Amino acid sequence: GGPASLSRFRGALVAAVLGDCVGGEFEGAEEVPMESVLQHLSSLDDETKGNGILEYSDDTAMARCVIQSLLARAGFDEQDMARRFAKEYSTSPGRGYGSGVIQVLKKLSSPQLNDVYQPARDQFNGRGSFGNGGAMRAAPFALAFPALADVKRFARLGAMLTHSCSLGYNGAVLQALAVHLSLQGALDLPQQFISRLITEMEEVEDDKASQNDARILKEAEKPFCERLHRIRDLMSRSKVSIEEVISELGNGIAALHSVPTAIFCVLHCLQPRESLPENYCGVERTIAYSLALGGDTDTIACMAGAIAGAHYGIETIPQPWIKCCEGAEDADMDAERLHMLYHKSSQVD
Ligand code: R7I
Ligand code: MG
Ligand code: MG
Repeated sequence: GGPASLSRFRGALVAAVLGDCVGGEFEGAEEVPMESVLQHLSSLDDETKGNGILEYSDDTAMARCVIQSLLARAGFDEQDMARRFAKEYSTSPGRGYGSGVIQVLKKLSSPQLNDVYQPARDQFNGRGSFGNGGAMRAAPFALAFPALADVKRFARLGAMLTHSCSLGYNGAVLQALAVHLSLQGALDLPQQFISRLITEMEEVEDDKASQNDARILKEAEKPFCERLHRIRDLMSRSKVSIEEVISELGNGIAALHSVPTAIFCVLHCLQPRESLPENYCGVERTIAYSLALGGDTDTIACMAGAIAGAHYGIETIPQPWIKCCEGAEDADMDAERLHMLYHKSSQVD
């Protein structure tokens, strides 16, 4: 489809859910042989399974809250979104939430709470979380707002409801930017795609809070920009091993060690790869490759899935995968509603 087509919206939301659901199998595993990944994925084609047997985790649970809030309020409303996070957690606490964020979600359900951003600020001795929980649910912001400035602003605020450390919320901004660009067809020119992300993140990381956090956590001056440069270096190499990707970019629960990794997975899988089945389409390659990295597989595959799905569109995604994953059909319907919201707001502008 063309830029911002319905097919791209559907692809983005559905592939994110698939990444989360199929990635759950390997979350936290140190080494994941590609053979095990392919075995897991081929079991999804077994027709006797299906009907949502693979449950989604916190990644999708929170993304669904973001989507429902953006739709219900026709824009960003922090009170409404915070309430939905809290309610979702209290209804289904067993979705595999990060151990820190649970405190925030409990505080967000208090009726006495004045400032919905305060619980997040209290995390980790007042520095806030740098986990990838803000980034894992950032894709819908790119599907709700056509203007780049809005995507950046609201992805950041949406993440800050639980992640007040800049290394957490800037990861969410990067993820939303990647989905935004992919929706426009920017992955047709991968070098320019990464250059544009660097240009945008140069500005995003150019503020006092980001500089402060980077210094305290002993990271590069602009940590996400530095990682994007590493991606560019990896892209220029003819062969890159899984071990190199993990050591250069990481596969962990911190946004800094997972958002750039997810972006790399998408870029690396734009063309067929020897280690992956020839009949795989782009979304299948991207998800399979993300799982083979091990570590935070559900989240990396979820984020990579959103970016890849926005590029390839819904048509290439295998139907049996959708049938197997809880929430994938809901995501498909939500995509249509977000598509309408997006195009409505671009007319008003
Ligand atoms: O970021 P968050 O929502 O977790 C998301 C992850 C995804 O992989 C999901 O699939 C789910 O499995 O969890 O939750 P947080 O609790 O805010 O952060 C996750 C973890 O990162 C924390 O439990 C800590 O181990 C670590 N972490 C920190 N550790 C030390 N200091 C995050 N911030 C800090 C910190 O400032
Ligand atoms: Mg999860
Ligand atoms: Mg995870």
